[in-house]
Amino acid sequence: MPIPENHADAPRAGRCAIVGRPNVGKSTLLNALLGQKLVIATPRPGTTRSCVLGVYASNEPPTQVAFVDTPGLERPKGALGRVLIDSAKQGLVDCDAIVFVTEAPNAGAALAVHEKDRTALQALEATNVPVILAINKVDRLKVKERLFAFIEAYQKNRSFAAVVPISATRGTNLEALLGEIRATLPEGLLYDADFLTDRPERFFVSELVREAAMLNTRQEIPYGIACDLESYREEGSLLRIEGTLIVEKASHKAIVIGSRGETIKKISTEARQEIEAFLGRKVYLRLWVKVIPGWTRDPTKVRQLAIEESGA
Ligand SMILES: Nc1nc2c(ncn2[C@@H]2O[C@H](COP(=O)(O)OP(=O)(O)OP(=O)(O)O)[C@@H](O)[C@H]2O)c(=O)[nH]1
Ligand SMILES: [Mg+2]
Repeated sequence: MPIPENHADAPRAGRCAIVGRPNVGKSTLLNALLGQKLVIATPRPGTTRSCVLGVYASNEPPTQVAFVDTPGLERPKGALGRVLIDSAKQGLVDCDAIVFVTEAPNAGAALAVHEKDRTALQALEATNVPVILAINKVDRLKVKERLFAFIEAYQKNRSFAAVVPISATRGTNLEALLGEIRATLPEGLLYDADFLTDRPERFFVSELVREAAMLNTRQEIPYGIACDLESYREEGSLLRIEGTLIVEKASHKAIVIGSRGETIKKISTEARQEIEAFLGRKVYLRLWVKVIPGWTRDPTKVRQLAIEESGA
């Protein structure tokens, strides 16, 4: 009689979407789980614009999780908002598990389901895959007991396969979260050992430029920025990149450029350093700024600039 396999240690693999309202730390969580910066994350809501795959792999026990980072789920505003929601919902297709990310309540905030989470959770009603609730940013929580009432409020709203308080920035409880995700996945392995992502290098380079631009501008400007890479050439050991930052209004262009070009210079330097760290090679980066009036309200332009950005 064959010795039964130890199922606790059996290889498991599958696809797991990371969803939630904007700015709760979904992209930061993906990077923390992968142990490397793959996707961009900023303090501005609406940072992620399209789904990005990042494959986590471990040998102890053998596990492969193809995580899908998604744009924040929010009631759509304008053409860009609608595209973000459609794109986030695409990320849910064919997944074996969903990690629904929310953030721990700030001091003084109600210990109830956040209004935007209510809307975001509704988007999951049609799926029948296990949903794990990850309560992020617990490092900000001064009184840990507040978490119990908060969790209870969420559990009254719907049932979760597990609830895990985490801190993506500090790496708190990520092993526990991975354990809960693993438990929901089918047995077997699916991916080549070195498979990390479904996106070409150029996509990530374009995203790093957009991240630097978002981090160096304020108010409504970051939401209306897109990046288009026009040239991407090897020159010996150097990679020469030329691209355009696209904004919605002439006044935004002036802000992105800054007085005597200081802001665009800072954006270029920061983006170049990030790209060099990502690619592990020397980069020359030249950026221009262009106005396409009201592009976030034009569905065709939104498709071109927010979804197919980087022209990969
Ligand atoms: N204190 C604290 N901040 C965090 C944590 N995780 C993420 N953040 C911050 O939260 C902000 C938003 O992070 P993102 O990862 O861009 O959030 P997101 O959910 O991907 O946002 P969208 O792409 O806009 O939907 C950033 O400023 C992060 O540094 C955490 O565990 N603790
Ligand atoms: Mg994100």
